[in-house]
Amino acid sequence: MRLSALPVVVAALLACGGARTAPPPPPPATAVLAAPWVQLDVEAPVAANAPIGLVAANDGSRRLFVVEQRGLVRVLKDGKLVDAPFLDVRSLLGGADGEQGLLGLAFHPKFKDNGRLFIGYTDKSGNDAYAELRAVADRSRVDPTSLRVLFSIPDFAGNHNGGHLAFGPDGKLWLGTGDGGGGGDPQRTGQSELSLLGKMLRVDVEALPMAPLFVTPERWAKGLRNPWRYSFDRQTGDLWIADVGQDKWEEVHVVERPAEQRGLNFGWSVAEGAHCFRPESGCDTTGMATPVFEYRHGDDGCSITGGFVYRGKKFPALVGSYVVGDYCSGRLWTIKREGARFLWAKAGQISARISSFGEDEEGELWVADHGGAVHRLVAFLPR
Ligand SMILES: [Ca+2]
Repeated sequence: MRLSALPVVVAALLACGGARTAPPPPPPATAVLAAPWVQLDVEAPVAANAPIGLVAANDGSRRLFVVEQRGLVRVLKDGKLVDAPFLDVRSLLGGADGEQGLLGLAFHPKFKDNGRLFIGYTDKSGNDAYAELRAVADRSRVDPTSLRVLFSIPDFAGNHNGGHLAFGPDGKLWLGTGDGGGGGDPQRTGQSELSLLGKMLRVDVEALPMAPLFVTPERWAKGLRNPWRYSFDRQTGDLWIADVGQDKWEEVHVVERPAEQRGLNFGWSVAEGAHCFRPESGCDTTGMATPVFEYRHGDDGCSITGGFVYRGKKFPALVGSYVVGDYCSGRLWTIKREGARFLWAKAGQISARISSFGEDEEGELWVADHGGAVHRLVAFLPR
């Protein structure tokens, strides 16, 4: 999600050494352009205050939880928002605009039994904090006294704060962090082995140290700029990461059997998408993952928002397709696996600042419009 103008990167990069010794450029993104197999649109808008997330608890209640950047989580049930908030963490936040505020929510896979949930947010110091909370016995709201901060990452700029969380097929909590912000990875956190910024982190929430000790997360992968939204395919367990780009390229990575793939490198800030960033040409991307899909800034947009692989029932033509969109343009794409390759196609454009997608208990998809609404996603065959 790109909410404010970012500093222009000063291209004060020196040309690298002789062409004969320069490493080859990164391989291109791998998905193949195809004729659209489905078109997407939205319907049934419900007003919400700067929504940035839509999350199901999968507790059988059929509730969809609307995460509002300014610090409330509200319940959408039967097409209507419940008045009383489910969660109110406004008092924890410093800034709650731009790219700061309440940024992510994940329910424990056994939330119905244990009431545990997890949030990502920027705290009063502007640091990137992750915390656990518990719902009251009937699961109708969160007990505010249950808050426990798991860890917070010192951050040096207002943008690129990650904040998303999701439980993986391994039962662990996966947390995506931004590179800290500014522009162009000024502190080189993306490739740093030490920093927790620019990473995909993992935490075993069944083995947390006793409070009040901070948790030390596992660095699962590096080389991310701002993995604002990512998701696990609920059928295959594949991890789909949409990493927001700098000034030119937005990218999607797919990781099969993610729990077994520890140590991946997604390239930033050596590469932006499948293109050299530092240095501008001849960068060495040896051992780095190649994005499956990318698009260039311009008419297609300027800030990618990752979605989900559709596993619902209402739209058979969409089953197995990953849906992804752009915050700036409202454009939507679909990507699907066909044999050994991936296909991609444009799948429509909506009047929304797409800040997030959501997957409800039935596997149907939703769209959050940061401008102030949440919508159902609908699909139909191309005319
Ligand atoms: Ca930041």
